[in-house]
Amino acid sequence: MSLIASDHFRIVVGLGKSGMSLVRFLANRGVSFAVADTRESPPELATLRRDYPQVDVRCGELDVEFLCRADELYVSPGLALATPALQATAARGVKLSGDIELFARHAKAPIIAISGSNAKSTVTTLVGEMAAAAGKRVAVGGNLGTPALDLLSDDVELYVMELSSFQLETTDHLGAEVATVLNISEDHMDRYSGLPAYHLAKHRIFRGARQVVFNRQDALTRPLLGEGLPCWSFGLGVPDFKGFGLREENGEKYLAFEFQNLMPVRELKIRGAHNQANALAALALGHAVGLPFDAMLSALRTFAGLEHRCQWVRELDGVAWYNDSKATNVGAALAAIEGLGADIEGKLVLIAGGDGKGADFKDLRDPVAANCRAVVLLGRDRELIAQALGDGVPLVRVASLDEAVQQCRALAQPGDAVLLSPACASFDMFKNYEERGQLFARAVEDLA
Ligand code: LK2
Repeated sequence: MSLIASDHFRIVVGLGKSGMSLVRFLANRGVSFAVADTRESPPELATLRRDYPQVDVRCGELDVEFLCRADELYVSPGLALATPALQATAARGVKLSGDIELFARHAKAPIIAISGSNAKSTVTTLVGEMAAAAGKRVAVGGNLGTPALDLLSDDVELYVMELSSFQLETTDHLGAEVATVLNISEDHMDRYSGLPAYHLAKHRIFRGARQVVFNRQDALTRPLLGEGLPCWSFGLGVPDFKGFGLREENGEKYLAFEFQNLMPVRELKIRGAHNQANALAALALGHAVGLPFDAMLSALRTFAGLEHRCQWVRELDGVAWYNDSKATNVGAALAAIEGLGADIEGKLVLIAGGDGKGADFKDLRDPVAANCRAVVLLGRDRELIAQALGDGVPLVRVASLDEAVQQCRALAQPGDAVLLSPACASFDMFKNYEERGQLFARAVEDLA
C-alpha cells in the first residue's frame, strides 16, 4: 500500500471562524480529520453538521485519547496551548499547530505580516488599501476579517495579514516577505505568565522573514534575532537612513522618508499622533515590498478609519459621541483618551470596563484625571478600574451599556465628548467587541 494523504489524521480543536476555515481547507484537499471543541455547542456547529455531516465532532471536555489519534492538531487562537489536555497530547508526540502555519506552507505570494498590541487592524487595512491603489491583487485578513486559509488563491499577488500573539504561538515558520510588531503593551495577562512571555510569542512573527519593520519609539518591537536582515523603521521623530518619521518645514508637519517630505500630516483623515505613527508604519511596510509612494499616499488621503476604532457616532446638544469598542486593552484606551482629549474643547466622559484579562489599570490614572470629566464603569472588572483610578475623577457605576449611555448624557456638557473605550475585552457581557460597539451606537442614535 502506498502512503497517501489519508494516512495522516488531523484534528481541528476549536470550532469558531478559523476552525471552520480549517474544516473547509482540509475537506477540499481530501485530508481526513475530526473536530473537537471544549464548548457543548460551539458557534459553527450547525454549519459544520449541515455542510460536512460525515465529520466526527467531539464537544465538551477534551479527551486526550481521542486527540492522540491525530498526528497534528490545529488549535484555535481562543484556546490556551497550556490547556492540560493539549499539553498531555503534545507530550505523547502529537504536533500542535494552527491555521497560520498551514497558510504559510501553502501561500505562494509574498506575505506582509503585522502584529502588535494595538493598531494592527488599522495598519493592516491601510497597507491593503495601499496595495489595491497600486493595482495589486491583494488579499487582506487573518485576525481581522477573513480567516487566512480562506484567502489562499493562485490569483493573489500579495497577502497582508494581521496576526495575534495567539495565532503566532502555533506558527513555527511564517516566512513573511516583511514582518512587524507595531508596539508592545500589556494585554492577555490571563493567558501569559507576564510581559516577557507575551513579547516572545509576538516575536515569532519574524521567523523566516526576509525584511523587518520596527518602531523606533518602542525597543520591544526590535527583532531579537536576525542579524543582517534588512530593517526599516518608523516613529514620530525625524527619520534617518531607512526610516519613516515626521519632519517640519515652515511650520508644516510632514510624513517623511529619510530626508524627503512625502505629504503634509493635515491631509490625513485619521487624527492623533498614534495615527500618524500608523500611517508611517504602513508606508514602511508598503515600501519594503515596492509599492509606489503615489499610490500609498492616495490611500492615506482617503482612509477614514475603522468601525469601532474611535469612530464618530453622532453629535447631540454640543456633545460628540465616539465608539472605540475595539479598545480591548489599556494601551488602546490610552491612545484614544490622550488623542481625543487633546482634540476637543471640553472634557471626556469615558465609558470603561469589562473583562480586564488580568491587566493592571494603573497607567490609566493620570491621563484619565487630566482628560476626563467623569468615568462611567461597567462589567466584571469595574471595581479593579475604580481602584486604579482612585479619587482623581468622579466615578459612576452602571449595570448595562444602556444605563451607561443615559448617565453620560446627564454628565456631559457642551464641548465635551463621550467615549466608549473600555480597556477590556467584552466577553463578560457581549459576544465580542463588535456587538458591544453596535449596541452602543444604537443606544446613542436612539437618544431623543
Ligand atoms: O484575545 S482574542 O484574540 N481577542 C479578544 C481580545 O483581544 O481581548 C477580543 C475581545 C472582544 O471583546 O471581542 C481572542 C479571544 C478569544 C477567542 C479568540 C480570540 C476565542 C476563539 C477564537 C479566537 O474561539 C474559541 C474557541 C475555543 C475552543
